Amino acid sequence: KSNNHMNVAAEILADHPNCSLSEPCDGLSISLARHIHYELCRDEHDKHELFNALALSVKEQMLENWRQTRLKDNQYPQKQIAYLSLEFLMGRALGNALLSLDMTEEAQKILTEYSTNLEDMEQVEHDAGLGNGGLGRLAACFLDSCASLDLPVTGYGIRYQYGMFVQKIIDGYQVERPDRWLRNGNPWEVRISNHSVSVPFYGHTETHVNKPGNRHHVWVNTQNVLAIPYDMPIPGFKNKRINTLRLWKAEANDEFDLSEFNEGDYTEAVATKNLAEQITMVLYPNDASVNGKELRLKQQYFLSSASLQDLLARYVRKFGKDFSQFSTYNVMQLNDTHPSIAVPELMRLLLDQYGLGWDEAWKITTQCMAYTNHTLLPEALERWSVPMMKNMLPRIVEIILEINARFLEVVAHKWPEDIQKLTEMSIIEEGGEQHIRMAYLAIVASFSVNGVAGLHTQLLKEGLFNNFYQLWPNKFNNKTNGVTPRRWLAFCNPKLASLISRQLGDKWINDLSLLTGLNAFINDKAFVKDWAQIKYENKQALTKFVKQQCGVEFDPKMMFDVQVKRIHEYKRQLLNILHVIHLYRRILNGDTQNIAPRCVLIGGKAAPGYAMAKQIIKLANNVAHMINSDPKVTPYLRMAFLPNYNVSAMEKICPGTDLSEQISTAGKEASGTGNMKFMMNGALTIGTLDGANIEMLEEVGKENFFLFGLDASQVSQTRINYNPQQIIEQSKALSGVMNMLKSGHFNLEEPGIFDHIINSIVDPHDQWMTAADFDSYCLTQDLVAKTYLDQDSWQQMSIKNTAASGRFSSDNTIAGYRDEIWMKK
Ligand code: B1N
Repeated sequence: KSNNHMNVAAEILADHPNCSLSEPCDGLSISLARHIHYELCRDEHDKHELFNALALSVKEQMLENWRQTRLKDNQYPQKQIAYLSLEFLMGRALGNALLSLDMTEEAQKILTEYSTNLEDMEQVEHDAGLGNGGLGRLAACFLDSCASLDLPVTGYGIRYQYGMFVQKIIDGYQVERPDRWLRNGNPWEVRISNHSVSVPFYGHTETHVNKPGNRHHVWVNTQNVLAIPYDMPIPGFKNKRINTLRLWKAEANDEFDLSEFNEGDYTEAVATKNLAEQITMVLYPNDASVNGKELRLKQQYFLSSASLQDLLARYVRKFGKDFSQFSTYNVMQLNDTHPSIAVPELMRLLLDQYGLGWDEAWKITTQCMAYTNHTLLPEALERWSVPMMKNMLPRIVEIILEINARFLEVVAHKWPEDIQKLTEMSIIEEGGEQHIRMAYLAIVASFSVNGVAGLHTQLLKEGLFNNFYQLWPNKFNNKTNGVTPRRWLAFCNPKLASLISRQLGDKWINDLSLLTGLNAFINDKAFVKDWAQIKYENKQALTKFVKQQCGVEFDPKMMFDVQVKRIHEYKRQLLNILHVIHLYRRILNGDTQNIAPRCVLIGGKAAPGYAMAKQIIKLANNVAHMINSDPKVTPYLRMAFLPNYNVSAMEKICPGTDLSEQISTAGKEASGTGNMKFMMNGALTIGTLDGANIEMLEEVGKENFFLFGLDASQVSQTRINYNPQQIIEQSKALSGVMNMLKSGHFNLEEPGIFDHIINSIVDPHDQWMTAADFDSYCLTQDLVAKTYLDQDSWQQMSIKNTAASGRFSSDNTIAGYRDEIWMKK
């Protein structure tokens, strides 16, 4: 409906004659009126313009505290933490900012004057999808916790113009579309042109000998790219701290190639400048696998170099060029190996730019680098080709070779005459083309190496990094992941949050261990009823969302069984689908006793080059289609594949989920973090002994967790003589499912499209061992159904899960990083 925003704004401003654009009054209402009145310049606006005005006004509320935070952090000498990450999966900012600033109600009230509401405004915001999945979202949760714990932490990342692709489902297949998240501008960011730095590429190195024995290295003839910082505010929860996420954008500098210029190729010379801007154009959509493209290495170096130059400039402004205190005041947390080229880059800057000697520079570097590993999957371990890197970053390769030479002396000292150790541990992988093992580079240079869950860290120490663990046992430590309770409970589930606050007060929002207080109410009938009612209402909202997004009709009276995460074979969406087919067969056969009616929701993106993952998406869609179109089946079973799973989708999904699927092959999922969001919101988990599931089970007790399948050591054992064909023959259920798949029941019009999937299950080399866990999974799903049919005990278990989720607050995780890594004396 038409609404003259300009008139409304004018009226509000007329009531406050002392406010003007140059002298802003305090308060959201005036600020919004001003933005509408003085910036939008027309009477009627679409929702995007109104959203922008609102977001600018909310940002304005933070500016003074943002400035104060910066001043304070500059003034008092204390350690600054830089969190270096190629990914920050922030999602939307509006609702979160209002929550942190305690302005939600105020905003709601103001928006009614403009004939709109907060919920609608929130939906207008594009997700900042600058990440793939868990690793990027972890960085975002960490920023929230750091600000809320009043820690001076800056996030450094890349301002991708295109974030994670938008997933469409067409005829059941994934189709990727560009994510133009900046299309309507980004009201949260501030461009800080005067903090730009220049990042060199290509060229060659020269060695100059000043005095005998004193060699000086120069990297010359480089092509330089400008890095421009765009800052985003990161508000702490009701504590006035506003931290910064600094995202770098690549731009061409105005050094023109003069020869081209003089030959009259003016336009050509200008056009080639576009190449520079490609560096920050797009996020690589690979999760837990590397893609090895040259442009990706450019992104990594661009981020690392720009961020370090920024940190060094800041240090020099304050302490001058005496770097002896640098590691007292700086620490850099490397989010996986993606920014690990920061190691030789810091050496380069200290050696070549500031003239330090090797030993001094190395001491500084190794005192301030800390590395987090996020995966054991061999396909995700970064190895960069030496010839490629030599061409792009010649000086960096020289430094890496020197680091390696000195490191191998340490190895030789520890294991004299053990040549094999040298080849095993060398940062340079030989054999054919040489490659740089980025994880080894990160370990050698870091004072701390951590995994992201107990099992994961143990496997790092025993397996992948065992040699390094033997050499430096004290570097290794665990920091189990967590998620922020602000976004993942207080914001996304307001009804449950207010019920919890009614019982416990609202201190739990920044001390999540207080949730154990809920255990006192599991026998309080009225409370349990309220708990169940809220879940029901959240399921109604999710039903609406699923209808909107997939056109599938869910029923909130049925169990909501959900698996949302990146599509990967190790996460075993396939196992989930096989169980759905099993239920479908039972229903068709009239075996409906003890079936708890359920709606199965699967969502997630496949890396565009990952063929098997894309087929799994197609299978999910085809199975869903068969099930939903059979009226004999739908009273018991419905299924939907949710397109374009992202942060804002999860905010609607996790409050309305009954059963969370965490069913990876044991030993493969480093931690998982979706598992924690579901648990906080009262879902029960069906899961394997993998990643952080193990710790969740420890917290809640095994009677409140649906555990199934082989554990990590059984997986390694079983692998030796794995015979899926035999397993299938011995399982009536699995052979039935396999026969139905093979019969082409789900792909009558497209014969053969699932052959690859079917073959993978019967392959004795199936790394993910889907067949091995199938029977155990189905049995446990039967127990889930039985439990669900007894709603009283289900709801009690649900309460116990939320009550036990306190340990998985990222506040807790960050307190660990703070005490045991960043501030460790
Ligand atoms: O990191 C998350 C964990 O909770 C997940 O278990 C883990 O799978 C995830 C290359 C990755 N590991 N590795 C990646 C992402 C992008 C990329 O280009 C690897 N993501 C994870 C948080 O610890």
